[in-house]
Amino acid sequence: MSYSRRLFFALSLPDALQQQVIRWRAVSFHPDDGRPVVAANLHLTLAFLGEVSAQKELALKMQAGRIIQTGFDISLDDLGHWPRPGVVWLGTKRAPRALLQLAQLLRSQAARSGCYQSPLPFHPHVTLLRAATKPVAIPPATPGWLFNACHFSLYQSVFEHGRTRYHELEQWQLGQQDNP
Ligand code: 2AM
Repeated sequence: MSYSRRLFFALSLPDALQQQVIRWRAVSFHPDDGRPVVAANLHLTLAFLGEVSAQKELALKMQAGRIIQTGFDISLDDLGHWPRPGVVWLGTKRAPRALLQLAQLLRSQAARSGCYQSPLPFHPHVTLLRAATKPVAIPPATPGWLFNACHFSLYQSVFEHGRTRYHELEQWQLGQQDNP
């Protein structure tokens, strides 16, 4: 086992929500605003790991499997534009504590395994458009989608035939939410 792969932990968006988001995006942005992320690639990154050796990948999977964390609901009610990385994103105005805890845990496990972690604060988001370096008219509101995170996954990012694809390598269930 001597290969290395480009990996990240993320929450996937349910298929139905992916379709709702791309339909809304098509009518909410101008084609020149940026390059739309394909529906299947819409996700919320929890921890980016970079190029990871097979040995390190195994250790990270074992650590991820030991995480005990309940599931949570995320309201996708925020939108923004970061001109420097050229990203238009969908986010949340109130990140649930469980989401922040999960990301924090995965990031500290990654850092302890030697994966560089950005010092920038975690800002949970789903990238909608890339290469969005010019000013973008951001719609005043989103439809306010709510999605339930009941698992998180390890993904491999593969660049082939001129496009990036994300392959889910493993998935871990989050615990049942308490009834409100
Ligand atoms: P982004 O969507 O905001 O660009 C896979 O590349 C995922 O990991 C992307 O969603 C990307 O976030 C995130 N990511 C975080 N840091 C990254 C980095 N240094 N290089 C590439 N992707 C990174």
